[in-house]
Amino acid sequence: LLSDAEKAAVVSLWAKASGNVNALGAEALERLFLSFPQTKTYFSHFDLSSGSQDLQVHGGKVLGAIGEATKHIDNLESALSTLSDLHAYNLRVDPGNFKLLCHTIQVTLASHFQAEFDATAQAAWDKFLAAISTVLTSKYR
Ligand code: ZNH
Repeated sequence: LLSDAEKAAVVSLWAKASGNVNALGAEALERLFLSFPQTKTYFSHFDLSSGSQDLQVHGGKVLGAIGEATKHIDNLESALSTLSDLHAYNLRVDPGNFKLLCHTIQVTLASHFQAEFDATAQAAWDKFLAAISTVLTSKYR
């Protein structure tokens, strides 16, 4: 799915991002809710104010799952199986929203890791996040 060069680009940028998952995740979510307010409906039970504890904790979970996935790029389907069940059967997030979150994650990475997030790295991350989204929405019916 991803070329060796693309996998390397994903893994090397993750090495820089992994120490800061709560803040980066919170920022990606904040960007999601500001740019695409309809996505807030899934989080009516959260405090969505900027930098809130809810955003930090949930952002950390989302980016943590993505970080875990960087260790299983060739095996995303089984690595994300539990999370796929959760999104398909419990959360029922509209699949279109995944593209929006993938976008705001990339904007967040680009703004924090400007030098590393060149066109090649972005293409790799776009492909990687799309592959994760495909798995997380694969059990919808
Ligand atoms: Zn999701 C949850 C991941 C997308 C919505 N998530 C979750 C979690 C995780 C995730 C890890 C946790 C789980 C547990 O706890 O167990 N997601 C994820 C990822 C992605 C996603 C990786 C992509 C890439 N989501 C999404 C979207 C949405 C969502 C797009 C909408 C908009 N999630 C969600 C919710 C939840 C989750 C609502 C639950 C929260 C709470 O806590 O409540």
